[in-house]
Amino acid sequence: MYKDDTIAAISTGMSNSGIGIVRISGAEALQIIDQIYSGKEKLFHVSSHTIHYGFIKDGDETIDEVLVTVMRAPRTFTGEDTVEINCHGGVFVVKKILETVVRYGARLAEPGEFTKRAFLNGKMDLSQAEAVIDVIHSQNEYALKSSISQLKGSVKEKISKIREEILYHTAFIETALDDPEHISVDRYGEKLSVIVEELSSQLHELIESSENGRIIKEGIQTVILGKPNAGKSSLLNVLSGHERAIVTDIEGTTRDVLEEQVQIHGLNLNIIDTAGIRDTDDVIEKIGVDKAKEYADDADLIIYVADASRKLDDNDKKIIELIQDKKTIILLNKSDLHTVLDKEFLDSYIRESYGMVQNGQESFPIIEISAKEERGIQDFENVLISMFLGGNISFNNEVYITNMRQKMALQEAYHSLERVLESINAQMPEDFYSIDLIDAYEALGSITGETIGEDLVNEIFSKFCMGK
Ligand SMILES: Nc1nc2c(ncn2[C@@H]2O[C@H](COP(=O)(O)OP(=O)(O)OP(=O)(O)O)[C@@H](O)[C@H]2O)c(=O)[nH]1
Ligand SMILES: [Mg+2]
Repeated sequence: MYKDDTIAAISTGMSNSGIGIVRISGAEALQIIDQIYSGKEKLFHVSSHTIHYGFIKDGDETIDEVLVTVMRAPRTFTGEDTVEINCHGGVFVVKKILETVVRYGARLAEPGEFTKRAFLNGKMDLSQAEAVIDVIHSQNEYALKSSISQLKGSVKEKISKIREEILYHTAFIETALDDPEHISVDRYGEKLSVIVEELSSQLHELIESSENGRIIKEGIQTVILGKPNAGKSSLLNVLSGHERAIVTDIEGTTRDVLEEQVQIHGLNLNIIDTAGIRDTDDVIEKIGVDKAKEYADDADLIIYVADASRKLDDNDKKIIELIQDKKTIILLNKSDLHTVLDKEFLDSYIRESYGMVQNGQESFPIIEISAKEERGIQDFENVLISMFLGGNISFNNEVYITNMRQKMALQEAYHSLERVLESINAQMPEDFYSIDLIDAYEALGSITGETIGEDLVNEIFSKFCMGK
C-alpha cells in the first residue's frame, strides 16, 4: 500500500499572495533540495527544524529568493524527511518551483497524500486524518473546535478505550473455552451483559452526537413560517443584518422561498423565508405556500412568527398543526404595537390543540419580539443556543461525531453489541458472544483505521485538497 518515493506539491492556495509554499516529503527530500538550493551551506547536514535563507536555481537560472525549512524524520507531519520552500506567492513562480523540484526527482503528490503518509506512518489514526480535512473546511467556530478536538485525538481515544474493553472480554471467553479446566465461564454472561450494556450506551451517545455534529458542520436548516404580514421577511432582514427580503404591508409580498446564511454565536443557520401560509386562489402564491410546507417538513428548526397585533386565525391554526412534531421557536412579533394576542393565550391554545396536559411548562418557547424595533432578538438567540448544543458554547471536550463514515461504523458496532446481549439473554453458548464482540471490535477499528482496506483508505484521502 505504501509508496516510499519522494513527493511534492504546492501547499498554499493557487492565487497570488504574500508567500507560497512548496512542500517536499520523502527519503530524497534533502538530496533534491540541495540540487536546486543555493545558500550559505548545503542543507543535507543542517540540523532538523531549522530555516535557511537562499535562492532556488535551475542550473544557472535563479527562480526565486526563498526561505527553506528543513525537518527530518520522524518528527514531521508525514513522519518522513520534509522540506518546505517558502517563496514569493505568485502563482507562476510557485508553479515554476514545483516543476523544478519534480524535474530533480520528486513525484507530484496526489490530493491528501501527505496526510495519507502521516496516517500510514502511524503519526495519526484515521479519525485524526479525517479531522485534518474538516479543519480546512470548517465554516464556523463550532465546526473548527470540534475538528480540532478530533484532530487532537478525542475520537481516537474514546474508540480505542471501547475497543480495548471488547478485546479483553473476547480474549477471556476464547481462552476460557480453550482451557475449561482452569478458567470458568460460569455466570460470565451476567457480568458481560452489564459491561456490554455500558459500552452500548457509550456508542449510543456517540451516535446521538452526530445530530449535533451535522448541525455544527452543515448549519441548522431553519424555516420561518407565519401567516401573511406577520413579519417573517422583516425578521430575516434583522437576523441577516441587511435588507435581504422585500418587506411591505401588502399580504403575500413573499411568494417564493428566499435563502440566507446567518451566523449566530458561532452556529450557522441556513434560514429560509417563505410565503405567508394562507388559503389562496392566486396560483403563484399557492405554489409558494406549498413549498413552504415542504421545506418545513425537512427543517431542523422552525421559527413560527406570530403577529401579536392580530387575533389568532385559521392560518395560524394551520401552522400550529404543521409544527406539532417539529423543533420550534415561536416569535410573537409586533410587540411594539397594541397587542391582542398574548403569550399565555397562544401557549394554552397550542397545548389544548395538541391535547397536552397542563403542567406549567410551555409548549414551545415563545418570545416577544419586535422585528421593526429589533427588540427581543437577543432572547431569541439565547433560546436558540440552549436548544441546540444545550447552551454549551464553551465546548468542554465533548466528542461530536461529524463524519458519516464514522457514524455508520458506530451503528454497526452498536448492532453487534445488541446481538451479544440477545445471545446472553437467550443463554446461548459463550462462543456466540465472542463472534459478535469481534464484529463490534472490527467495526470500531474502521474508525481509527486499524481494520480498513486499501481501497477505502484511498477513497478517503482522495477527498483531500492538493498539497495536504
Ligand atoms: N409595528 C411593527 N410592524 C412590523 C413589525 N415587523 C414587521 N412589521 C411590518 O409588517 C408588514 C409586513 O412585514 P413583512 O416582513 O413583509 O411580513 P411577511 O410575514 O414577510 O409577509 P408576507 O411575505 O406577505 O407573508 C410590514 O409593513 C412591516 O414593516 C414589527 O415588529 N412591528
Ligand atoms: Mg415576506
